[in-house]
Amino acid sequence: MDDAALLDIARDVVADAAVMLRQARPDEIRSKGNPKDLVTEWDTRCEERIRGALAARTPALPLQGEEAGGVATGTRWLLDPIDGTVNFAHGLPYWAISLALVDGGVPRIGVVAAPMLGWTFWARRGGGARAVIYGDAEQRRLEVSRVASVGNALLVTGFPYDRATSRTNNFGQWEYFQRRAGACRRLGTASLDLCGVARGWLDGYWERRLQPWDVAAGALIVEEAGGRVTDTRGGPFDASAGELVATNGAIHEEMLAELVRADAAHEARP
Ligand code: LIP
Repeated sequence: MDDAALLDIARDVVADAAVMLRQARPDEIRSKGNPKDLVTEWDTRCEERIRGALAARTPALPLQGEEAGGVATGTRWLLDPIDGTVNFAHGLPYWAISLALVDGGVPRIGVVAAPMLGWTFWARRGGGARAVIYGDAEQRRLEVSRVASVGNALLVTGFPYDRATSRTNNFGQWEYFQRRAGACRRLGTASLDLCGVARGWLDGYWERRLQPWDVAAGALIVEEAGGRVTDTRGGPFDASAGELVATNGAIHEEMLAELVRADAAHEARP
């Protein structure tokens, strides 16, 4: 089966799960150990539904999911059934289903859907990125923004669940970019933040200490929309590495240099 056919399957199974989640109201909200890291019964139900559908339609491809785990290397589907569970649990509609097909840490296909917002983004390596945004008459090809400096950029980032106790909590970079960038946001869903860069709503995104299922699909969508995605030192993006910088390309080198300055400023503190 070629990647165009696999993308169609990925879009189908995500659309089906989105219909289910649009009706969902979280009743059982539990923490996964860290009280800030939440899970609901719908995370599990959504993963089971997509896992079942993909097992039937692409039996040769294993799946690694946030909730039930699975094969963690090689070519596989990578699923976050609800990215942005904290938003979901509070009824804030900025959350998404994120599904990628990856070879190791390199994404080949990505689909991100925000059921309550009516947004779906998708890409196939070499095939461009597209989206249906609620209110649009038809699907559109995605293109990143043309903002050319960090000083004029709208940036977005996120923080790890152990931010209260960890030194690598992103607070230093956050404070630095709040001063340096045009504006800086924390929206709570990595996959949608990446799609915002691909759509040109946001100009750059960085985050550390993520999971591969948070970022694989969105990173490909940014690249296929003409943006650039690397690790925080400018090396190749690897979904398994848990850190990334994704921009419109025009501000990428400046973002990397600013991250070094932000870290130096943070380290210099007592
Ligand atoms: C979340 C991300 C968010 C990040 C959190 C977490 P989850 O995913 O999308 O942007 O800052 O640390 O990883 O856990 O809600 O699926």
